[in-house]
Amino acid sequence: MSFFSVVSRDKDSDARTGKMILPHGVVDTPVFMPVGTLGTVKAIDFSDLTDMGFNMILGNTYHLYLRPGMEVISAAGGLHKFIGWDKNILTDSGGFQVFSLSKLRKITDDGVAFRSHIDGSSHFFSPEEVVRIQRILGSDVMMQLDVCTSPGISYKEALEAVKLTTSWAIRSKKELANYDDYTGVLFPIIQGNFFPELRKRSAEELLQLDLPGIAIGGLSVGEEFSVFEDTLAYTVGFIPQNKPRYIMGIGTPEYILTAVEKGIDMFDCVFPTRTARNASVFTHTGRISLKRKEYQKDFSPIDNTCDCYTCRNYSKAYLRHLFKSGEIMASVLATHHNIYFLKNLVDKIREHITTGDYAKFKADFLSAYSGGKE
Ligand code: PRF
Ligand code: ZN
Repeated sequence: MSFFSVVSRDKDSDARTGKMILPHGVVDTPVFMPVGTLGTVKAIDFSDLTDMGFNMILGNTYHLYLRPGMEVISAAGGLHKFIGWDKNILTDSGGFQVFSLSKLRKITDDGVAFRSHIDGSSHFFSPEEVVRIQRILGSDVMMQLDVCTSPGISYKEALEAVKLTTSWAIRSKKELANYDDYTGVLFPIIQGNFFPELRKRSAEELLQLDLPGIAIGGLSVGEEFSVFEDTLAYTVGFIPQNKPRYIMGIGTPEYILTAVEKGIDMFDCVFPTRTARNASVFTHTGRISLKRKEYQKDFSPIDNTCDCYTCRNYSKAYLRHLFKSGEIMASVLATHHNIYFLKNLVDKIREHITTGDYAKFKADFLSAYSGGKE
């Protein structure tokens, strides 16, 4: 059996369903991976994720390396054992987190020096070191150290980031070849900012390495939706059908539905969990804020078409009261709903690709969804 196989293809778009065979179980794609930065998906228990049917989450090398540190995780026997999750884990490399969180970072050809956002201590990530860390974590999918750039930078800066990312991917692959006990896979990350020829160059150089899958980075970083959509479609065009394509850091229904249409198989985002803790929840008619006054005596569920635990048992009025009172259960119940909502959406996406009416499903979903208010 090959690592990844396409199971069905949509006739009207590039959407497809597939199966990915990983050390901790087979993953049906398209797949949404909840984000468990520090080894916990915030405000939801692993047993709930399992009951909902998730078998893959994301963890962050940058955070776990800084706290609790590799000595603790290594002594625990790896990340799966340490956190009590026996299904798949993809770990991000720290490339993006070093850029967004740490202070005083300095990039050289060799890697990136940075200061911890926790205590200001100095650290250095080379592509080799990041592979070694993720091997100790025991990641089912490890990501290369990359250089992610913001919209609006010069061509010259974007070119430098692409060159470094390619050279770091080559070095990561070489480092990984030293460990024949490792059963997971390494994905490189396409960069290139919003310059088509750099996206092409990055994709072609990384595909030469013939790694089992490939990620698209540097998107959904503040650009307009149409720019996201065009850059994504253009970039995916270089990737052969037999590799899973992972777009890093997207997680709203609009972005997911569009990414899948362009042929994306995997995605992750803190959005559903982070916004839930801030009282913002998905409904089939759009997102709503549970803090609104109009819900004070609204004894109906968040979404009357949702059959999650929260919607089966609690009203918007009660959830509003919990949020207003700063109760921990507010976050727990809202997170449960948002994660369930996305799981259900992605399950339906797979179903409709299989039955051949994905375009209609997407159009119908979005026409109801954009009628919502926040
Ligand atoms: N690189 C890495 N992680 C990421 C990104 C990236 O470009 C993004 C961009 N959306 C999110 N997470 N390594
Ligand atoms: Zn619900």
